[in-house]
Amino acid sequence: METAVVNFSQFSGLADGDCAGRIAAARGRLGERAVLLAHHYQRADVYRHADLTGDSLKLSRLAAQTEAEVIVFCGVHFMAEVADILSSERQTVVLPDLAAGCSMADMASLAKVERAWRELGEVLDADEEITPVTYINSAADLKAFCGRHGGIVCTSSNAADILRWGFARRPKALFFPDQHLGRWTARTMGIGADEIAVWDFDRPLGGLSESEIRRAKMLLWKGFCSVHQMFRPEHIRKFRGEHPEGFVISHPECCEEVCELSDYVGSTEYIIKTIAAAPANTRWLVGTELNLVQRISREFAPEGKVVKFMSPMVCMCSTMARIDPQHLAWCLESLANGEIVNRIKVPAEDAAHAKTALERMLAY
Ligand code: CIZ
Ligand code: SF4
Repeated sequence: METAVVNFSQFSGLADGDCAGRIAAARGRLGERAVLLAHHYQRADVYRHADLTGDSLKLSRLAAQTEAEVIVFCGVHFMAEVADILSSERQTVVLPDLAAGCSMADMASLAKVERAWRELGEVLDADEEITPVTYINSAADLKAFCGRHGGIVCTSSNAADILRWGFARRPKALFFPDQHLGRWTARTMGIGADEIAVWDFDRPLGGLSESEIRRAKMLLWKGFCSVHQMFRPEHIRKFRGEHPEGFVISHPECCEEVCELSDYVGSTEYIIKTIAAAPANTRWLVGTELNLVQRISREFAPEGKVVKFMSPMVCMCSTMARIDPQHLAWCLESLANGEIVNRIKVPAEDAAHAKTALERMLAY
């Protein structure tokens, strides 16, 4: 392959429509050497180019199975890391824009989790009594932390099963970074409010007393997704007033009150499957990212299903949206020219331990 450096600045001014042709042409040149994965939250003009789509669990499984030399991941940083960890040595993972992160994942860092573990270790025997459980929305070094400390990874599709795995081994769980997914899952498992404590990572001992720590079965990291906090109980009440026959479905990253008021709560895959399986002519209010809601709204309109976004505000995941047609066109043309740009490579030691925690999840 000839090598020619293509600078992104040559792409930044391209119109979205012009990118589509260049993306298709570069994909044609790459053929089966590249596979394009897109998360449900990706914008329509990126999503339409994907070979494989799904939530992060499904995409991580697919990444492990694909044979392609290059995995182009249209999603956010932690997802590309998972693809790198689960794919083979000869495969390369690229993220079209390295600034595509996850603000929730950034709320937990290895330094803060290690400090929490140390502080918990002053009150109890952390490695005997606590299973660290990280939501897949977290950096690879936190997954590696879980791998090293008998812990595991979960997604919004399997959080309850994974917590059951943890509680079968140790009496407590430290769940990071999303307090809302952790709290909702604990509640559905019958864990009482008095057994749930929030670990405020900016305060000594998480802002808890020793007796609160001893009593807690679930210790919830004080992180959240700002996109899903835009959905409020009043949006559901208004919808119920106007459409008493309608259904409400929310993502477990929403606050507890929103989940409580919803008819159904689950991951993006669950949301899509539930609405797909519903009778024709039903009406839905959906509390998750806008691109996904707009896509299913279009997809299910021919069946007479009315699918509406829960918030009156336009709230997209701005970091997901960094993967735009310009970056995708640049990345694919560079690859077609033999130049790998924006490679995501997790350092070997972290990758090995993170893989342990991911494989515990995938095996369960
Ligand atoms: O796990 C994922 O892909 C995320 C971030 C959301 C969901 O529920 O699918
Ligand atoms: Fe992260 Fe929230 Fe965006 Fe999901 S929607 S990637 S949790 S910031």
